[in-house]
Amino acid sequence: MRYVELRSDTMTRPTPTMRKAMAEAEVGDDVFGEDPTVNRLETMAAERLGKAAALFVPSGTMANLISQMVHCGRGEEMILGSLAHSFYYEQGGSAAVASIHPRTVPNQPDGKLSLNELEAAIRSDNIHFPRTRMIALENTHNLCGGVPLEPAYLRAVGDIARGHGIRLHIDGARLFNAAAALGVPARQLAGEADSISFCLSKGLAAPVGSLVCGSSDFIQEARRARKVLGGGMRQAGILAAAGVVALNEMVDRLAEDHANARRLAEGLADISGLVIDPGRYRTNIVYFDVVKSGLSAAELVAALQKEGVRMLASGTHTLRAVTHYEVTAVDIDFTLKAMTNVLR
Ligand code: TLP
Repeated sequence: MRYVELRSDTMTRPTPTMRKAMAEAEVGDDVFGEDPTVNRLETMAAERLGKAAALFVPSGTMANLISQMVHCGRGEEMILGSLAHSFYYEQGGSAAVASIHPRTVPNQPDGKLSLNELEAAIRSDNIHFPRTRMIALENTHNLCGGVPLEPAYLRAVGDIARGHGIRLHIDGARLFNAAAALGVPARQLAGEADSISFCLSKGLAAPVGSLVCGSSDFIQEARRARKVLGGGMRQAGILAAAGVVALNEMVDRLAEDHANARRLAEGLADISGLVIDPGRYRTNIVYFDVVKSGLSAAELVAALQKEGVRMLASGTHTLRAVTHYEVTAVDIDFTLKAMTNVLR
């Protein structure tokens, strides 16, 4: 049975061009810096984001942890949103693995942190306090509905960070979705960041991998951190080859995913029992509330699955649907019919 797969854009399978590039990739030992395909991907990524250097890592989670480890020492503090993926979904790795103290500021519904609250959270020099070393933002913001953070806001946060001599990291797992939604080049969303990561394995459809980008000094330290975390891969060019295709072929089509997400959100808003504000959703992630349907999120997910549609229960009464290149406008209409059948 074919499913319309809306649980995540991480479900995307490599395209035929990726599989061919992977099979034919020139490789070497990347721990020695000798994999030409990894080196090529890293150069492409750094150029795209306007940074001096980049590092290919196995996952978005590792990209975030590496950046935190480079910017913060043991017992030092990073400030991030209460709904940040790094805080919410990464097993508290900053504390568990790197002894970094996370300090949260409430995420606003638009994915931002209030500039006043952010600045107030930065510690003064006092023997009682940990030292604040880093601020982390997320763009697009997953749990806030895939909202993009625009350049003016990033500039304001960058000014605060610089003013206090602390670093700014951006978890740009879906940075190219943000760029597509805002109609700006990705590098314009990276300018303020001392480090910025993006994932190849989400909407860009590569099977594995993320890039973390920054200055040459930052990347040199990041390379050490990757090694201690066990992320030094050998003939990783097989994976990087798919990443090269992802950057060349999959970025410019992301607007299609956004249009499909909007089509889905608007259709869901017309179905009785569901609550959603479709205007909120500007990229490929849609959340909606099912409490009025009388079903729990888990029950609705199970019923949809029987109709050939997969979504994720992201809370007891909240579902998440994420569009990507394997989901067409016809699939969205099929999904809306399935939802109507289930709730009838
Ligand atoms: N997000 C996954 C799940 O972990 C929730 C998804 O399906 O959305 N930053 C952000 C903003 C992310 O959304 C994710 C993955 C990551 C980092 C981690 O990336 P990976 O899964 O490569 O470690």
